[in-house]
Amino acid sequence: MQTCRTITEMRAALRAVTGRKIGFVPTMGALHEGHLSLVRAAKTQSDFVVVSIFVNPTQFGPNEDLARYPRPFEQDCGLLEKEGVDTLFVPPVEQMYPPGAVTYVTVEELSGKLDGKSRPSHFRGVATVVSKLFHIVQPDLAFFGQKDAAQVAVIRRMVRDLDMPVRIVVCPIVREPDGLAMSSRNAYLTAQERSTALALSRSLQQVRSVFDKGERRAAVLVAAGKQVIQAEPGARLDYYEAVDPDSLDPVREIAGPTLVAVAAYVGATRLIDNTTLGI
Ligand code: PAJ
Repeated sequence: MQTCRTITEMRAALRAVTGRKIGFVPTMGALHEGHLSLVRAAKTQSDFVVVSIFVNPTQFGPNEDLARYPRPFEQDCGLLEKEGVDTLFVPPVEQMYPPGAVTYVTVEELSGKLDGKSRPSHFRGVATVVSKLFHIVQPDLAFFGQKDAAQVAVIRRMVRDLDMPVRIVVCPIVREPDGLAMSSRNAYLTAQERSTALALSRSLQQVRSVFDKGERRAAVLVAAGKQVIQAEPGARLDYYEAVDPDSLDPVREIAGPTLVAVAAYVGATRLIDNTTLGI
């Protein structure tokens, strides 16, 4: 596996790759099975796999966890090497944001929904860095996890609106055996919080079971999910919504594919999870 630390190096490495389908997996590192599932999908669907590890400062709010975000770089390299990744791109911050960088990509409207409500500049940071990474790597396919469903909607819209020549492939949520969605942020949880965190996936199972009994009113389904979170003393609800997966607008009735998404704080850690109904 070749490791590139500058944009120039990355571009030079890709010049040698002609006529092959490039698959790209952008990450912030602290890799787990969720990330690796994207890498495996990229391996299967493309001929040359590029992974990036970049803890992107512009997608963190001022009081968020940028400074303490886990960075187990050696361990990440070992995992990617084992998966047969061709090139790892690990730019330092100054490469991605040279002094005086003031240009951003904003996916209007979508960026203020779901996570964007409580993290106002988050999706602007995500869209900006993903668009920069796409320009550098120029992938044919790029792989994202359904775990971050709002991020998927933002990226898809950006790619469509700006005519970026890349196909977005979305992979299913990878969970721990007890249902907790894998996340780099799970590392922050104490043993007690780890068990409280199960309320998120449990609440979604509750929503699904009410849906399976025939309920189609979004308000009733969301209330059933909220109740599970609110019954958990260590959890604080951020949002619980049933929305259209593309527009992220709330729906009243489940008539087609509907994203049911939850975000909650467990201690100081903000966790998200979701499920799709009606498919
Ligand atoms: P990060 O949180 O590192 O996630 C990288 C990719 O892994 C994302 O597409 C995310 O949805 C996916 N992923 C994370 N946990 C997953 C799980 N349990 N199952 C399946 N996929 C999972 O998302 C980001 O980084 C950043 O916002 C990024 C896109 C890299 C831009 O900075």
